[in-house]
Amino acid sequence: MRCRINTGGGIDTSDATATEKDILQGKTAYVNENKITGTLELPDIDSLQPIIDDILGKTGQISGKLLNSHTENWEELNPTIILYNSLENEIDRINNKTNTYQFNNLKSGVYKIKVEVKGYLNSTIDSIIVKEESISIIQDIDLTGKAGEEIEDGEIEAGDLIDLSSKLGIQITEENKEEYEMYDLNKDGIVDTTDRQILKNNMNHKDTEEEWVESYQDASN
Ligand SMILES: [Ca+2]
Ligand SMILES: [Ca+2]
Repeated sequence: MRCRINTGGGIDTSDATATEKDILQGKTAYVNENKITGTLELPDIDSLQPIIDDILGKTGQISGKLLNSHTENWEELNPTIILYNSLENEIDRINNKTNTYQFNNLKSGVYKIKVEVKGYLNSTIDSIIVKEESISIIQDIDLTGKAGEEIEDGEIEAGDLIDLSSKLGIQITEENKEEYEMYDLNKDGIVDTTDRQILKNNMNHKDTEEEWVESYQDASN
């Protein structure tokens, strides 16, 4: 509808439809010859960001690397990296026979990862913050001091040493691998005194849980 010009020079505002609720809080307008002050509040943009990211399909990533001075045979070490959300629910796992790992298409939020290798203590990194279009880089996880966890109780101790010592001389084959690969800590195909010495050096070491050391990379690089 068009506005009519009044003879007084003003504009007839009687057909305006805006009310206080339609106008931003603190802003004013003239409606039906009355000045009104808006009451409409917009939500804080930060609180909307996760919803916007979700709609746009924006996600982040987690990436990291494992180290082990006893062996570079990652095919045989066969690490499993488990990803948990902030509710401690497992949401993904990687088992890719290399010393690098990457989780993709993650919604913004807080995550935790756990690294598991047979015959090794577990390593957990928590409080990992994932942001959209960023890669959250995990500090390197060194498995060197974690070799020798034969009986899984979170600590390398006498029981592990006795267990490994009773397996000395066993050659790892495709047939017996499932049963004995955990004792061949350096993955050279035989359980021998070298593996025993590695375990001894790690005596009294325990499963570790560390905070993430914040580090991001741009996902487009
Ligand atoms: Ca143990
Ligand atoms: Ca060995």
